[in-house]
Amino acid sequence: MLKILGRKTSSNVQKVLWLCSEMNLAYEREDIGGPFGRNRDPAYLALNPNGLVPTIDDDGFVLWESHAIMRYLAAKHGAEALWPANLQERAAIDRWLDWGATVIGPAITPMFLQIIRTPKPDQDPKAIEASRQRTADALGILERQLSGRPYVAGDRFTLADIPSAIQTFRWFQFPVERPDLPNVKAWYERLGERAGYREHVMNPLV
Ligand SMILES: N[C@@H](CCC(=O)N[C@@H](CS)C(=O)NCC(=O)O)C(=O)O
Repeated sequence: MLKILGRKTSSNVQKVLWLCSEMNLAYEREDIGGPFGRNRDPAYLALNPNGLVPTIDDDGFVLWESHAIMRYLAAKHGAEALWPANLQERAAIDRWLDWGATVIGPAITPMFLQIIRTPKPDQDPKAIEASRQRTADALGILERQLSGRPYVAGDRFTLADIPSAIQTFRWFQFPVERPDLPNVKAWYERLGERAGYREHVMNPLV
């Protein structure tokens, strides 16, 4: 059976859990990382030399990097609607996975670490503001993409929605000023209809 190694509070683990829910895929999960530790143990480093979560073990096939895992699982289980075989449709989705890892993720992470992981007296307001601004700019790009489209890659929910949606959920939890982004807000509310999103993403940030 598919085994997912990683704590469920990690945004990168949540991507994989949400996808499994979309595909009705059975799995076992083991808490690794954060307060559970063990991610620097030699046994874990032998599976994932980065010492980060998630890692999967699919009947002996070990894989890390959340977006690679998502693509692997979607392809293995023929989830054509989520990650189509058509080269151009697929590339248009892959672009948003890369954007999640290189633009919105790095924009919002400093704010998350400051607001959620740093005791209030030690927080750096300048770092929070810089991250807030960078995230608002990134979400401005998403706002334009979602103009006239219900989902990031078009008419239906695909892998392209997952990374950005998880960061957008975080964005709406932070006590910061947010520009008015009606398309992002409508999309975010639309995603609330999805069981996997409700179960794995819509949880208190820790
Ligand atoms: N690019 C990697 C990033 C993985 C990553 O940064 N994971 C974080 C959690 S979101 C982690 O393992 N942090 C250490 C920990 O949880 O102890 C991926 O997408 O899988």
